Amino acid sequence: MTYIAKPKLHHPSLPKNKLGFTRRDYEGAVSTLCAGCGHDAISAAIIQACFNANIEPHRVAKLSGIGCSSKAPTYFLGGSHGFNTVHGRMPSVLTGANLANRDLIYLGVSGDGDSASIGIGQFVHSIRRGVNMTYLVMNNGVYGLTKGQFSATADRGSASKRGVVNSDAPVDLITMALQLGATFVARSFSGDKEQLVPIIEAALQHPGAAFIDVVSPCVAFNNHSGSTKSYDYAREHNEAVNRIDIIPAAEAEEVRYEAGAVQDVTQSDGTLLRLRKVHLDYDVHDRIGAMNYLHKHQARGELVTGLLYVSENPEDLHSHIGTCKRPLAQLQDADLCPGGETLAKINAGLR
Ligand SMILES: Cc1ncc(C[n+]2csc(CCOP(=O)(O)OP(=O)(O)O)c2C)c(N)n1
Ligand code: SF4
Ligand SMILES: [Mg+2]
Repeated sequence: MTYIAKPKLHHPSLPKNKLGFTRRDYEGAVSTLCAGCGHDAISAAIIQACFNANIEPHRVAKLSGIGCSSKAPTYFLGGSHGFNTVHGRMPSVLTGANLANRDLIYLGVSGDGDSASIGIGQFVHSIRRGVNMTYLVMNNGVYGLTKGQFSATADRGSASKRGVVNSDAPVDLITMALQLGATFVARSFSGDKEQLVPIIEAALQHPGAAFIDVVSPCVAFNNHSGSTKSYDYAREHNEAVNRIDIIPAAEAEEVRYEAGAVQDVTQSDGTLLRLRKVHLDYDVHDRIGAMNYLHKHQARGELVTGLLYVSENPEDLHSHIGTCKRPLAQLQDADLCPGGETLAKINAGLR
């Protein structure tokens, strides 16, 4: 229960990261989600990724909308900044916060209902603007919080718990993110921590719009046969294009190159993404190729997972509009006022 605080005492033998934090320092309140909900496994992956990446919790701003998925940030990073917005409005609030303070690490958490229905316009514009963030959708194909109605990501032909078949075409957020210019695009499955943790770690360090779609079964309303977002379906149809390891900049020189199915991708902050390729023909820098690959495998009923696209030269909204390096929120009157004389000239030029 959220009102039951977790004990603050840590066992002295718990492993610590480079900052001296234990995994417990990245946890939040006790989850109130259903036992077995995929969203809890994703929260655990976020905790592990932040621990591994040596992120200071107070440097993270976690924002969400409304839904079981959007409640999840309460259950991780208790020491971070948090904002639970109105349904579907996470992206615009995150964009504003990011513009005001570019020094924080932005993590937007949303659901398929939150992002693919009421918030679809918000999703679209935050991605096309290239906001520096990790935008993670916990995708279960239903509105879990309001008792299991089909969401816009439910596949045509998939069945609800009550046996109703969905006749609408699905919204594919991954294809949209690719088309809209996201510079890091990945898909994973809540039940595949080995794949998901490094993807989140890499996305948090990516200097641009990073989008992650995570299939996250709703055990209460979408985990039956006939559903294409159930644990069994995701396991049976998972087609992983690659596995990634992430190597911090400081350790990059120790990297040993393995022959064959390995590709290294250096991010602009110096961190190295090491792709252990399952499919040798898959190129993570080919945006159009990724779309074609996804469509081809989707037609075969396969769910492609892994790092699907990463730009070699990512840019973000701040670089597009030329803001100063210092966060706008820290600027004082004196920094903003050009001086009386210059101001008089500007005013005269506008008369
Ligand atoms: C403006 C508004 N409209 C509708 C709702 C009702 N509502 C709450 S959560 C939700 C859908 C949540 O679905 P999703 O984002 O997929 O999250 P999940 O619970 O499946 O994780 C809806 C329609 C609301 N809270 N606010
Ligand atoms: S209703 Fe579904 S999405 Fe919500 S907590 Fe339960 S299992 Fe998770
Ligand atoms: Mg949902």
